[in-house]
Amino acid sequence: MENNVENNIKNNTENKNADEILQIAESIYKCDKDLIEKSIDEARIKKVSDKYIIEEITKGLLKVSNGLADGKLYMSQAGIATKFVDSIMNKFDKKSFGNNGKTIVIGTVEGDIHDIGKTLLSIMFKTSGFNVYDLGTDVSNENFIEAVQKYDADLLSLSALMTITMIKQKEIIDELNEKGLKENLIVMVGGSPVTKDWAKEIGADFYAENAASAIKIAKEALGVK
Ligand code: B12
Repeated sequence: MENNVENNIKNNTENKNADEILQIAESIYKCDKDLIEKSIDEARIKKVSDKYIIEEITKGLLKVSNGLADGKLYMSQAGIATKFVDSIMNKFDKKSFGNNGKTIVIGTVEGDIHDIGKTLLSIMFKTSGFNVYDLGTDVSNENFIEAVQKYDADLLSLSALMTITMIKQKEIIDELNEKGLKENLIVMVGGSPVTKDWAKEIGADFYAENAASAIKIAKEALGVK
């Protein structure tokens, strides 16, 4: 997966001030706030377009996700990179993310304040061209359901990091079913205690172990590139 994405990005970014933009992904993987800021500023000064900067950010975040999965990065490092990238996303022209026409509502369930994995996922959904409504952490079942209706979501992404909060994923799916809202909605669940078996047991459509595979699954499930 990472190789394909990296190859696509490499092809797309060839001859476009490659030195500056290649440093963006590397600085994200190094989880160094100052370096991330400096490499993005330099790329902008050299008039590299937002579109290419975003591709490079996506590539960097993919590396972070895979680095965590391989045990090459510490969570605290990933948290710094993720939060910093999240804080600068509003600097970019939204059009540069692309728009595949599909909408995702994302959040961490009620009682749970863990946000690093959720935010990593949220940024990667955004940079992959989805319309993303990130409700944050400690989100009530009611707020998830309201947001699904309000934004006419195609996919709901529910994060739970504790065994005691996983049950909220089930409650939300049950409520969606009761209200007749589940039929046209894909529900994806994840978080470190969540498993494929749990996803099946509670009637979720998909489970993914990490952000990189979540993006791939979401794209396949919604039929977008
Ligand atoms: C960092 C951390 C904290 C930080 C959170 C900071 C923050 N802003 O997020 C702080 C210190 C605040 C914290 C607090 C607590 N924590 Co804590 N925390 C962690 C820790 C060490 C890392 C979590 C993390 O950020 N991982 C990095 C990210 C990138 O990984 P991730 O979240 O798993 O996400 C990836 C995948 O899971 C997946 N994914 C995530 N969400 C989704 C959603 C979908 C739809 C999909 C497809 C995929 C997906 O993609 C992500 C990226 O690849 C974990 C240990 C662990 N190994 O998970 C404990 C852990 C989750 N915490 C734990 C506990 C108990 C707590 C506290 C109750 C501690 C306390 N006594 O106060 C409080 C809870 C407060 C609350 N109400 O939520 C326990 C939970 C145990 C359990 N199984 O129930 C853990 C497992 C530690 C442990 N071994 O005991 N914690």
